[in-house]
Amino acid sequence: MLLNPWIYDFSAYNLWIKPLGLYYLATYLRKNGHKVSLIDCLEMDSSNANSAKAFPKTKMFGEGKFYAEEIAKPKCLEGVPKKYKRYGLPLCLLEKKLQCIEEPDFIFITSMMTYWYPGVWDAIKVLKNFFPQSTIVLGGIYATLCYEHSQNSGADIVVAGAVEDSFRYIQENILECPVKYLPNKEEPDNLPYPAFELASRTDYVPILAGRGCPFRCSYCASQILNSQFFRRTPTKVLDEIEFYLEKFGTRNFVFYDDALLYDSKGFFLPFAKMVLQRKMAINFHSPNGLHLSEINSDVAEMLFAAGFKTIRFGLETSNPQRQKESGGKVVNEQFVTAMKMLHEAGYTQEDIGVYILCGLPEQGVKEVEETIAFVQKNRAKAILAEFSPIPHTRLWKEALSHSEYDLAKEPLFQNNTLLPCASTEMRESLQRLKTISRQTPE
Ligand code: B12
Repeated sequence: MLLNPWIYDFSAYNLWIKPLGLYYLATYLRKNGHKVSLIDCLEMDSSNANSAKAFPKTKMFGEGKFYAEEIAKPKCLEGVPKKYKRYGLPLCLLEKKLQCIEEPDFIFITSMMTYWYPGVWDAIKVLKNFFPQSTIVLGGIYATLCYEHSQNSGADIVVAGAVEDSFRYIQENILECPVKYLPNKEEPDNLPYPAFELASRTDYVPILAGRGCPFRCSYCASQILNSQFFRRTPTKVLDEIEFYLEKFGTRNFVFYDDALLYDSKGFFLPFAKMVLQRKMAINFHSPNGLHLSEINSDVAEMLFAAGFKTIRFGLETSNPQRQKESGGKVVNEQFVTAMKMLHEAGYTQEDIGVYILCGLPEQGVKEVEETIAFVQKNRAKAILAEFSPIPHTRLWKEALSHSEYDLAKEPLFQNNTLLPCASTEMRESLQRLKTISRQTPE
């Protein structure tokens, strides 16, 4: 059995969340002859909706609010004046689902944000209670970035890193079976499709056109999670999309890539051209941010024409020195040109979301204010992203020395809601900055 646990946090929004890594793992296990079932605690399907609980409705493209219940705050977060919640299936519904399953030999559980670990730990407790004989294997982003911490999760085995890299070990040493099929990340075109037939809802489906990122930004964990950058060929990605369109009628596709537009001649432009040639009436979303430096008039036009409805970009700051020091992925001139081209292509101010990092070590309130003004002046929507310090990144050491919290010992303090590395002035200004960022000055 495979399980995507709950999110425990002060806030969470379903911006097309799906446990893509778990669906890949499901396919690899099946290709090796194992019988697999999957429970996604963040999936609100119609069978759940029939229960007494009223689930929030999803929005036009499948995104929306999670069902949530207030829960007790972990001790170290007691001072935070916000409600702490469990997002996803109510406990009773998870238990109902577990009752329908025969005790599995193995349970594989995934994890995402480092500071969401209490949801992982609690899910493991529930599973241990239900299926005391099953061996529980934990993997995913939290398990990779906080490997030592995750040893205390209650799982029997923790496996860090991409499952493609550990699959031989899993198959031979954990499942104790000979390998019939071995996934290879370095040949991404040969990877099988994730097993979305196990999902109850396929109104949106996440897509990975590549793994990793060629940039090395100081605040980002991409290079730790995927040390090399691999890209699939455009036809193969489109074939996958067409497969879901035909099989499930899926119309919303969400790119989880860290560098979708990188080398646009090599991937994005031929991909978008084929979308148009195949006359596919589908929507694309890129909530994870695109590279501004890759926007030229061709890319802007093709984004619009191919149906990219939700486009988000990572500017992070308009401060030239910080842009350079953090990795040099964009300069202000590129931003100005990119916005002009996106508008010419047909996008409106409301369509173009630009992420701004806030609460970086030693970042002043003025820098954030100036960045918001710069974004709005260029007719885009400013979206504040509170900085979450991530272990093993280039910025980590600086984050540790600029935080009053013991970030290394307790991943809960890495929560972006705490603004753990920000000055008091920044914390006090956050609400005002958020208000300014939502205004659309003419
Ligand atoms: C796509 C994405 C999102 C999406 C949703 C993702 C989802 N899964 O639903 C969106 C856009 C919503 C999002 C939002 C945010 N994100 Co985000 N996101 C990502 C991203 C780019 C990819 C994650 C992904 O799905 N990858 C694809 C799948 C295939 O990979 P995977 O799940 O890791 O699985 C692989 C391995 O982990 C492993 N594996 C997985 N499960 C298991 C299980 C077992 C048993 C085993 C053995 C192995 C294994 O094998 C898999 C295949 O190789 C990562 C960065 C990255 N490159 O990973 C950041 C990342 C996870 N996000 C991050 C952050 C900070 C955020 C935000 C807080 C940003 C902000 N400040 O607003 C928000 C908050 C989210 C919320 N809703 O509240 C950080 C994490 C920080 C942390 N402390 O943990 C990351 C690492 C990016 C970064 N900055 O470096 N995100």
